Amino acid sequence: MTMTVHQTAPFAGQKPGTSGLRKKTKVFMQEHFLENFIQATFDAVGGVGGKTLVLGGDGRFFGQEASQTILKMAAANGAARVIVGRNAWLSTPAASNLIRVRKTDGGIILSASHNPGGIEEDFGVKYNAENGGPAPESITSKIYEITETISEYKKMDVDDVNLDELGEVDLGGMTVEVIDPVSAYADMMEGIFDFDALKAMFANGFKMRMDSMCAITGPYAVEIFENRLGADKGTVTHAVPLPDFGGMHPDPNPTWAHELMDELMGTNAPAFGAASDGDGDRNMILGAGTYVSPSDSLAVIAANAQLVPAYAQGLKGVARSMPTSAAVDRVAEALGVDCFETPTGWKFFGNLMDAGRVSLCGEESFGTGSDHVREKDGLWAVLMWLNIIAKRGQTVSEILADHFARFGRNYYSRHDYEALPTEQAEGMLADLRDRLKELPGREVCGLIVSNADEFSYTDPVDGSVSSGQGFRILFSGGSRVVLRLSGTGTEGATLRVYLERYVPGPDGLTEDPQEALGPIIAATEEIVGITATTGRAKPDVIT
Ligand code: VG1
Ligand code: CO
Repeated sequence: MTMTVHQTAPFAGQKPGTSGLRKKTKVFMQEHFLENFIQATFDAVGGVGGKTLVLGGDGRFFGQEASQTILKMAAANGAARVIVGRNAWLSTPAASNLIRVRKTDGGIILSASHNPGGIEEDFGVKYNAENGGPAPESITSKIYEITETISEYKKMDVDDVNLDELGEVDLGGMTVEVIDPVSAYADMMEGIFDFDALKAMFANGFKMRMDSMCAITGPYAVEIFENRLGADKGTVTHAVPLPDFGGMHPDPNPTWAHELMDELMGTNAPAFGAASDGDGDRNMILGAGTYVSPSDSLAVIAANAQLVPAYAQGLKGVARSMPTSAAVDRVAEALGVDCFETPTGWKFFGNLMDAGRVSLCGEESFGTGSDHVREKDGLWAVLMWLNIIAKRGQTVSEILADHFARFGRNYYSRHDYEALPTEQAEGMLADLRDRLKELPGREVCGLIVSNADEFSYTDPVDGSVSSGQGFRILFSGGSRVVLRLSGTGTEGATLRVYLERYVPGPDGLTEDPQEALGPIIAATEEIVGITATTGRAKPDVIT
């Protein structure tokens, strides 16, 4: 068995974005591309000699091949052991859990999350640190620097490992341990939730639909809901992970999870519906005839967490990303716990959880999670809702109505303009930056601008500063719009526009957030000129 040092030119400037490195699959498939990035990652963490890593992904196209490459590179770089899910499968939260319970030095997750998969679609690589969470900016910047100059990488010249069979094999002195991707995760869920109450609820005829969108949560959801909790067989649909997600766009929102939406909004809808994304860290929650916006979901979970065994002692604190609505802030205030506002992306929650300052975190982008792992966790969020429903004995729409009556309602929507010419999108925001100072005090479409700034975050635990994290325009009365460019796209620039309006108490207002947000949408066009600049009459995706 020999190890080769491959001479290579750098694919310079590979900078992990909001959640790892994402590119078109064909970019990753170029000779030496994946290898350069993996070697840069190994070097950025001080080498992997003697270390143990976790490896797995969401089952998308190129995941198996990439896993074989990474195993051979880990062996050549002197790693002691790699724990890999069968078929190279691991959901993102399951990988985070394994890194923690097996006390490994870190892990590599192969996924482009909610982006479509296939040879013409997207692939991604994410490095997680020993706390189980996404690598912090200090590591991702180092990876980036190394990709600028890398000139060689190490790889074993050996046959592929059989990843279909559980057990341990030797690969050039390194142990490859192939494990069942589901069991440790399902066991963890049993330790968090009241499985007896949930079993009783299903035994009493409770019906739900889980749409795994041909992505990674299928096997996990079948094991947890159907096998362990006794939900009807067939409760989980699109339950087999496929390399191209069966042509689906595995993004759990009303646009892409339209089959689930149709079922839950139709006649004979089950009481509860949920979907998750490619790598299993996102979730969408529905009740019969009811859509729960992710920001409201976070607030409801915070307000009811004590009904769930693992959180019976109360929450240490909560955190949300800046563009997420302030609905959870009101709950935190009522509970008397801290509420932190972080930049977009789960990596910013890790320090707060490690320091014991928060138990619960969430993002408007269908991400919710807690300190049980260091990633957002789609099935965990589904189980939180189920546990809350079981304990309260109410429907999703009753729980929401009670919540709004008690805390008021933050109408919320995100408008995405995808694949804009990068220069145009960046130019539009640069122009906004130049005009920010002039905005306060101006009246626009009947709204008064009370403040406008660009969000910069100082980590309360380690003092690190992340600037340029999105533009905020606040209007008097508690409405606001936030604008930022996506850090996960693979084509041009995606502009995200986050709209929010607070209404205290039951309001008699429309149920339609787009209508409630109408004045803010109009004011945003007046101030930023999105349609005027891009020529796009409307957003590509509204959530
Ligand atoms: C998006 C979301 C962000 C999320 C990130 C990763 O990032 O807005 O909230 O953390 O995706 O989620 P961006 O930069 O495109 O807005 V996942 O499920 O793709 O790991
Ligand atoms: Co994801």
